[in-house]
Amino acid sequence: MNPEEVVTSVLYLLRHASAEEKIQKLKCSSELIRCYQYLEQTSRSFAAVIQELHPELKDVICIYYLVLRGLDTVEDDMTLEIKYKKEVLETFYEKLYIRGWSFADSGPNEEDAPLLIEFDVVITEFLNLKKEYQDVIAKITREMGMGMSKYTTKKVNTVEDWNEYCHYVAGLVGIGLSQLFVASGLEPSGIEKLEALSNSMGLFLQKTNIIRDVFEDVIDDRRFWPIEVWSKHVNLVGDLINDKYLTQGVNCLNELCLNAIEHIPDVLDYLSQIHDRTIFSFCAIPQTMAIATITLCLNNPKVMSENVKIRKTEAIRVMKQKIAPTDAVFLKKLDILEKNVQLKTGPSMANSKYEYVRGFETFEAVLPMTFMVVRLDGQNFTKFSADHGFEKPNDIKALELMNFCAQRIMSKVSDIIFSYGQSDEYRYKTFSFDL
Ligand code: D61
Ligand code: MG
Repeated sequence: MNPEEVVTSVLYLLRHASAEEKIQKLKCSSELIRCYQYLEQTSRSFAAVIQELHPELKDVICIYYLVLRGLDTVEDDMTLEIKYKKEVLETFYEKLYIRGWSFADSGPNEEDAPLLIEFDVVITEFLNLKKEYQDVIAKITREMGMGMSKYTTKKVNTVEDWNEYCHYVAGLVGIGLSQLFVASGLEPSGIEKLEALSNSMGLFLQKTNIIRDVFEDVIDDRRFWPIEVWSKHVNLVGDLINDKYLTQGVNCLNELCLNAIEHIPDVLDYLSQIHDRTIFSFCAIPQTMAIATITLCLNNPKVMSENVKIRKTEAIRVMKQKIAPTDAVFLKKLDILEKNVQLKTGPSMANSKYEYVRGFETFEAVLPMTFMVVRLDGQNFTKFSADHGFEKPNDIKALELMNFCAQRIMSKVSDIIFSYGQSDEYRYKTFSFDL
């Protein structure tokens, strides 16, 4: 871990009371405290961002998460008899209105089985929510249950199937969230109608997970990579994690990464429409993690032989983003401490002819979540095209050359997280991780 990451982790831990401390401080029913304990237990990535949400939405989203996590625990359970599983998935939304209902038939390896065994506490808190929130959660649960039931017997063959499966298990989550944001009054009406953008928010997260988890999933006989894609590269799905077919596996990996990356423009579009700061962080942080994860997976042979994950410190750095700009004092302290660490680690240049370079060390702060776009425009492209006999309007040689140049630039400038070409120019997006 480099010094900056040490600082980041320590300050993050200082700033963030342990989950248990936070939960105990909650002045609310024992059932709701139980729900927040289950949120911490069942979600590595969403628990922290949900608890930073505006008070009007925090409990609603916590219950929304637990209801769908309960449903997913039935879906992921490979020990349940198919007919029974389909029935439980398709009628799960009805159980939300049956006080005291719980589910004790989970298989022995289901990590989240305790949530279903004590699901009655989730139902109690669900029924405490305003009706408009209940209606959204119940409708999404019904549609997701139907979709999950369909894919218990249907394979993910085509890329369309992949999009449809990810819609059922993640796109619907985004569509429901947009409706809850508007129902809370924290977001103006409009975002709930942009279902395609909300859907892309879910698809990018789910596809990134499915791509990252291929090694574990193939080992556990779970099949989420579309057959239509991997069968172009290898004959058997097991070959994907077989060293002998590593090149083919990585080519398939890259094809799916590029497919997932196509959702990012929608994600940016969606984020640019969010007004409430807590909702913005809640939406943007998981997406930022996913961008960091897909960047890590792209062209990375390790994905085919182990479960790659972005470093915890990287994750904390992203989380740090949510420090409100008003916390300038805190930021100032953070800044100074960071500079001190740099100074301690870098040779001191004070009172030397290099004193002036310190001017370049000053930390240029940009607003959190700022995307910088660098546009590289082709110069004398017409002459260049003529010299190389490029066909108009698109010549594959020219496009491949531009892609090749872009890959070289991205391999050199690691701050660039995303780039795309259009006509004779390329745009490179960098992202302000640090303030
Ligand atoms: C803005 C902010 C958060 C968003 C969003 C927009 C749009 C979609 C999502 C979150 C959902 C992203 C899902 C990605 C992680 N994949 C899973 O959890 C898979 O299960 C999917 C079915 C259950 C969904 C539960 C869920 C997840 C996140 C939420 C939420 C509900 C409600 C509110 C906020 C976030 C995966 O499960 C892995 C596991 O079992 O641990 C699977 O089984 O494929
Ligand atoms: Mg699942």
